[in-house]
Amino acid sequence: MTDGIRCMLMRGGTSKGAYFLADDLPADSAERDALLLRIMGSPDPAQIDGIGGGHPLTSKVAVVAPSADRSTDVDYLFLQVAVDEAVVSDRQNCGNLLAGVGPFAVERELVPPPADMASVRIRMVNTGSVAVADFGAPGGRVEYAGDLAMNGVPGTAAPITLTFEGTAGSSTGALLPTGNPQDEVAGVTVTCVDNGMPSVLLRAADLGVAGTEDPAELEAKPDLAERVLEIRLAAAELMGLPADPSATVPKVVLLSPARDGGAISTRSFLPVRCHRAIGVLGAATVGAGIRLPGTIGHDLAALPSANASGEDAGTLRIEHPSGFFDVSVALDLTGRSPTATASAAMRTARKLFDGTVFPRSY
Ligand code: NQM
Repeated sequence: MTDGIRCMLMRGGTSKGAYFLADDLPADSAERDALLLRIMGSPDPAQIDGIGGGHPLTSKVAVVAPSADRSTDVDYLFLQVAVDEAVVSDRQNCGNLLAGVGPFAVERELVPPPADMASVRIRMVNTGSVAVADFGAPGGRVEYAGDLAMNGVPGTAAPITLTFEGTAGSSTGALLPTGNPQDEVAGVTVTCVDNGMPSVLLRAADLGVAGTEDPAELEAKPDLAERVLEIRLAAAELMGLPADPSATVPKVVLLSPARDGGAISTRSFLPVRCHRAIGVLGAATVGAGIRLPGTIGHDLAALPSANASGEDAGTLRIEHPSGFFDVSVALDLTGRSPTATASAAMRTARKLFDGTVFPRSY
C-alpha cells in the first residue's frame, strides 16, 4: 500500500470526501479502516497529515463497487472517519456523499457510458436502501457545470436528482422506531424518527436556545453539548441503537419555527459538531417527522395543507444554518404504522481531484 492508492476527491452536496473502488482497498474491514485513518490523517483535529478537512463533513469516504444485487448498478458503502478519534463508522448513510456516487461510477466505468442522461441505481450498503441518481452525462462524460445553486456551496453546478426507496426505518426498522410520535427522554419530549437517518427531534426552546444560532455559537455552549449527549444516548436505547458516545447516530435535531418562509428551522448535531447545513437523509427524516400528526415538529411546522398529512409528496423547505434544503417525502398513513414510500432531493457534486493518495506509514 506504500505505493499509493487510487482515489478521487469529490464534493458531494455540502460534504467532501474520498471515493475509492472497493477493489483498491483491503477486503478485510479492520485493515481497510486502519488504512483510511492513515489516509485521512485521523486522529488529529486538523488531519494535517492526511486528506481529511478537519471537520466531520470533510472526513468522509465512499467505497463503490459493481452491485452484488441484480436490481442495482453499484454498491455504495459510506464510512465516516472520525476526526479526532481513531474510529471509522459504517453505522449511517450519507446522502450528500451519495450525490458523487453516480458520477464516480460513470468516471470509473462501473456502468455503461450513458448517451445523454445517466440514471444510476445505487444500493446503499449501510442500510440496504436504494437511491437512484439522475444526472447529465452527454457523450458519456459527466457534466459537472450547471445552473443549480445549493445553500452551503458557493456558485452553481449541474443538478443531480436523488430519489430514495426503502428509507423508512433504515437503521431502526420503523419510521417511528419507538412506535410513538412522542417520547420522554432525559427529561425532554422528543420525536424519534428514521427516514434514512435515525434522528431525535426536539424543540430548541426546550434546551434553552433559539435554534437559529450559528453552529459555532451552539458548539461553544458546554451545557448544551452535555444535554445533547444525554438525549442522544437515552434516545438511542429507545430506538434500538447502541448507546455509544462515539456512534454517529442518532442525530439530535433542534427544531424551531421557520423564519424565511420554509416549513421548519433546524440545527442538527453530527452528533457533536453542529451541521453547517443539514444532511440529505437528515432533511428527508425531518420532512417525514414534521408531517406525521402528533410529533413534536408537526405542531411547530408551517405545512402547506396538502402536506400536513396523507400521501402528497409536495416539497418541504427545511431551513438550516446556511439557508434551506427542499425535500419531498411521500408518506403512507393508511397502515397500522406510518411509513415513507419515497423521498427525493436535488444536489450537485464535483470532481475535485483524481489520482493517487499516499497514506502515512504509522
Ligand atoms: O443525512 C452528515 C452530510 C451528513 C449526512 C451527517 C447526510 C445525510 O451532510 O444524508 O448527507 O449527518 O453525518 O454529509
